[in-house]
Amino acid sequence: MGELNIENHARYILSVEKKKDSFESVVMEHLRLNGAYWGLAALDIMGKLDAVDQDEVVSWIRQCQDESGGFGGNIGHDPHILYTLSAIQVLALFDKIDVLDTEKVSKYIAGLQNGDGSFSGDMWGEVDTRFSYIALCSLALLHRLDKINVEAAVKYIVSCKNLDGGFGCTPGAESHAGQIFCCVGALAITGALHHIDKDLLGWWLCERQVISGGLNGRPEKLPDVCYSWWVLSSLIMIDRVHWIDKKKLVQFILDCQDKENGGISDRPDDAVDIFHTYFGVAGLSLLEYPGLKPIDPAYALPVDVVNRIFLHR
Ligand code: GRG
Repeated sequence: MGELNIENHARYILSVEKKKDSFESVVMEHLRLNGAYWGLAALDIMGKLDAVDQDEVVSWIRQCQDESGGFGGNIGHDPHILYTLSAIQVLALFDKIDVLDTEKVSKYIAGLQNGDGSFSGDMWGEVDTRFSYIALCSLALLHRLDKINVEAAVKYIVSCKNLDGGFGCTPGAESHAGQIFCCVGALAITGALHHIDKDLLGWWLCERQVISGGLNGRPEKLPDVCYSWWVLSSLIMIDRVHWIDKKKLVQFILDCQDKENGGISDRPDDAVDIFHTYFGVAGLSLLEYPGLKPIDPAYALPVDVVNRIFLHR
């Protein structure tokens, strides 16, 4: 079995940031804060966060904040709940959440809750269980869950549960592993996992493993490294991770590495990118791959960071 090439992956992540004119940097311009979370969280899990200029990142993040309290994907961009979570997560990695005006940020997030308990992503109103997870995760990290109606938020998520045990983006929408992570994560954060039929959902999730060892996001689809996060974290939260072949999944992720130049791709021999590099490394961390920091399956942050926020207040 090949090994995880930590040195090359760290070099690749740092290089994406430096090559501002590269294809990857240009297409990520509008979601740079999200990309910062993927890259920096991957570096932290690999024990390489020291290679980054913390002050420079924190100062840039502060400039991404809009008057409303929410954050945009880059300086001067419109705020969205997704980038607001990324900002909180990156600051958490650096132990810098205290630079935030917590009241203002939580007010922005709470303002996106709708009457039925769901959340919109921004002022334009799109509703999705991704935004429910993001709101609950963000407010929990800020110790401000009291700002919203948690009971209604949970009720809305439960209304998105399907007969196959999975969850979709809105009531009646098809089960998808990404949305399942969001709903299971949100229910874990709010202590409401009892709403899940763990055997039924566990069965659907473990069926996502295909012959190559990789996981797909729904039936009949191709495997993709990112589902090593969405599926695996969900299986761990419902105590059913032993239902998949972990060794084969480790091998699939390692096979997706660019061994020479660093980075991880969606499938073997495809082009690498920062998103799949993060979810590959995070998946290996969930699989207890040696040399990696453990990651929390609900908060998607290293366990030591989560403990710092909740245990050492
Ligand atoms: C903090 C980890 C973290 C997440 C924040 C944004 C978010 C919350 C969650 C996104 C969950 C999600 C919907 C993930 C799926 C992403 C993905 C690869 C979608 C591709 O969908 P299709 O239909 O692909 O193009 P398939 O694999 O079904 O063919």
